[in-house]
Amino acid sequence: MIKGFIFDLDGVITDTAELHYDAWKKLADEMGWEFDREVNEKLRGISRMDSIKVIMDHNGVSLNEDTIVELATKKNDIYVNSLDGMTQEDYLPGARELLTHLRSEGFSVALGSASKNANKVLQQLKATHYFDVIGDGNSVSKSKPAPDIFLFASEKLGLRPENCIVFEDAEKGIDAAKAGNFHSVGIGPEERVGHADIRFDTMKEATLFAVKSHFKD
Ligand code: B16
Ligand code: MG
Repeated sequence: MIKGFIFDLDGVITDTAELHYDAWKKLADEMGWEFDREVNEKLRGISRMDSIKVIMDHNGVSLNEDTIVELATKKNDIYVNSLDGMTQEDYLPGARELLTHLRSEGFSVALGSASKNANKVLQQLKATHYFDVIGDGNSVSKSKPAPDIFLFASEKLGLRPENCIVFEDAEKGIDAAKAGNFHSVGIGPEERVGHADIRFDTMKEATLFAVKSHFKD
């Protein structure tokens, strides 16, 4: 029986990918590194430190750990500043409606994001009240595809993984949900999240009715 819903943030509730892209691009330009949307796509759902390593690998660059942390912090400062412009208008279509519906139906709801800035994003969206539990990049040390963030969320909700549905837009996010024994809803194209239990192109199609009819007991 489904009792809880666990949502990824970027790509499910809102689209911060574009802001992440702009911040990485600014850093890459400063460093003389190549960075484009194809490389950016590989950063979907993975942690900040994993992201900078993907960009460095792409450029055949190796640096000591302190310098890598310094550069990742620089990118984060740019990204966090850009979040100031985010408002309640920045939900992905359908996301706020689903969260509202889940609240009125009495389901338990958690966030399971890789981002260490998730609280700030939720504040900008005025979305914090939709969540009983907030799991973010500070909650666990092993990031997706490890299931840890979703296990953290379900444990805090007091629910077993088999009673929860994870919403994810990233390939590694669906891998993480499966590794933790959660039901999964993929948001995005077949080639990215086709391995989820059920997939929708966008959050607009992922209504409570559509999701519930797939996972009915
Ligand atoms: P931060 P999600 C992820 O968010 C983003 O998709 C990914 O691109 C980013 O690197 C990661 O958060 C870490 O974000 O630098 O803010 O800690 O999809 O897990 O909500
Ligand atoms: Mg995501």
